[in-house]
Amino acid sequence: MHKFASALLFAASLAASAAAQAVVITIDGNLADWGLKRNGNANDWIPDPALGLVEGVNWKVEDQTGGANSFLNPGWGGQAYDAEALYVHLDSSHLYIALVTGLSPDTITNPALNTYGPGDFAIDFGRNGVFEFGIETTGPNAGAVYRVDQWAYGLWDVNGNHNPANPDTGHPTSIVAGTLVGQGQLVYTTSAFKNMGIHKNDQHYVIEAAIPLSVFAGFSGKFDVHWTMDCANDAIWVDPELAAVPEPGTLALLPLGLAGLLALRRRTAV
Ligand SMILES: [Ca+2]
Ligand SMILES: [Ca+2]
Ligand SMILES: [Ca+2]
Ligand SMILES: [Ca+2]
Repeated sequence: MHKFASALLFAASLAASAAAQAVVITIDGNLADWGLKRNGNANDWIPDPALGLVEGVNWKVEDQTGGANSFLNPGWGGQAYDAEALYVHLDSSHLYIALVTGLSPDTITNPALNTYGPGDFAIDFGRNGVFEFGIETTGPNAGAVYRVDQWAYGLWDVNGNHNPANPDTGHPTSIVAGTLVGQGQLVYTTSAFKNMGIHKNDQHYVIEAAIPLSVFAGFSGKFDVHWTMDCANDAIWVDPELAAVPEPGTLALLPLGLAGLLALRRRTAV
């Protein structure tokens, strides 16, 4: 075959495979777009390879089962409190999050009744134990992103002992105070589904979110995305990487700088 023709064919096949690999994530609480399934098999939890997610970096499965007295680490609660799987995907514009849990969004937080509702997503850039950003998962502001000044914590200390007076700050639960920095899309499903994974009769809920990367301006590199409930009986996190997001204003200033440069060059050329 002619060299030029084969190069054209090669370019065409590259374009075709790129088109076939483009995965569109829709924030609707259905994780079929992530490649997740409901067939009652262990591999239901494995995301679509086309997303390019790396296990242990972009996704993690910690599916447990059992009744209220089943141990989850560090607390108990069984399926009703199980943080089961977390997936994080990044494209050029958004951070996408998918979480599967046994915890209903309608679960209330009332320590006197030993019931604890869902926490918020907590994001730690630099993985230094300081969770700079939080994403509301419930209530009228679900999907709101905060630069967090104060987190609530769970019932367990760093050694896993029940110690609400000295909780492990490595597992923030809900946003207490902060500054609103942006709004993403977030759906927390309210009707349970079954048949995901080998524990076929267990009930699951989904949190699916898309957050514009612009809210993270000035932050980049490895970061943790973490979620737990208000007791922190079971936490789950992954640690993907974000390429630098331009500071607001940097892009706007760029054309001005170029124009200045061009003006300077024209003057010196004469
Ligand atoms: Ca979806
Ligand atoms: Ca489970
Ligand atoms: Ca779990
Ligand atoms: Ca940090």
